[in-house]
Amino acid sequence: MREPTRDQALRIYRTMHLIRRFEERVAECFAAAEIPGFIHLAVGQESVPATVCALLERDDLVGATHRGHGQVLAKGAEPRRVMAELFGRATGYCRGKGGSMHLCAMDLGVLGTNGVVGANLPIAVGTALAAQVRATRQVTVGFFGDGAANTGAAHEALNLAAVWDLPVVFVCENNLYAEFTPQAVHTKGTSIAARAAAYGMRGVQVDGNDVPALFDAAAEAVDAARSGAGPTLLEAMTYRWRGHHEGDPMAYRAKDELEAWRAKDAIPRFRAWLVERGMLAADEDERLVGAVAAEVDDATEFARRSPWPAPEAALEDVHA
Ligand SMILES: Cc1ncc(C[n+]2csc(CCOP(=O)(O)OP(=O)(O)O)c2C)c(N)n1
Ligand SMILES: [Mg+2]
Repeated sequence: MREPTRDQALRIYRTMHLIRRFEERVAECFAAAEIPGFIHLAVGQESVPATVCALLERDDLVGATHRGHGQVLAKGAEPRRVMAELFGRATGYCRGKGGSMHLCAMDLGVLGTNGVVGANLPIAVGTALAAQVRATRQVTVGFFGDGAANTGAAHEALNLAAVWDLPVVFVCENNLYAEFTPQAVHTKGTSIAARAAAYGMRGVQVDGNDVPALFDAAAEAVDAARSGAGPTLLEAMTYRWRGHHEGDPMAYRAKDELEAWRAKDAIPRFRAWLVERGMLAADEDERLVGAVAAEVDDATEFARRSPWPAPEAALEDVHA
């Protein structure tokens, strides 16, 4: 079993806190009508992108989803510029024109969040093919959901990646719902990872809220991709605490189900692991949580005081 080093472990733990705090703040700002459009939050699922992206290099690539703020932050995006993008401000990663679901940061290898479910996976296969052809040793991670697993685009992407042994890791954040439909209603089997056998690639299902277990599985998948051994389908079981989108009354799920998953929260679980190994003292924990809170406050204030894009800018960055 491969364990994270102290540096990696603390980075994962900090990123989990950052995503949680960031997403909770986005919920507040959305409710206050400071953020326009549709917002899908990943509170409860932080461990997955935090752990997987801790294994990536800066020039590796990530194809994110509609629930992708955490995936983008985990790849190293600045909270200020992510928040400003959500606010639609000129200082955002896409100068305020992308918003929550078209958020890319090409200098960090963030290929974009994507409002079209499953559509980021063929894009991830494309960058993986480019890396293979250019022999750059870059790895691409394509995040997707249990619902996206049933799209044609996902099937095409997984099949082609396997056939060509592409350096890609498909990470399914299985939160047990696609919009308002539980997995048991939209999928007959209980394992998406099991489909890997049919594609001829490695498949692993893991408790996504168990950071060390996920780290071990993801490390093997990233190493395999980087060394030319082809793709892996990694299914991380997790749960979203908030609605499908902000404003969703969540009438379709039982309250005790949510409570059961809150009890499996990855953050205190991983904190206990860190403390047990002497990697995190109580005062360090307090400092880290405080620094993350200050960073999110700063990002919010930055977004609020940033200018709107100029009307003329609508015609910039447009490809003809
Ligand atoms: C191609 C396509 N079909 C349908 C939708 C509407 N839609 C948005 S999110 C979603 C559910 C996606 O579920 P999942 O992949 O499990 O991701 P999660 O929302 O759980 O993170 C659907 C059906 C869409 N955006 N794109
Ligand atoms: Mg889902």
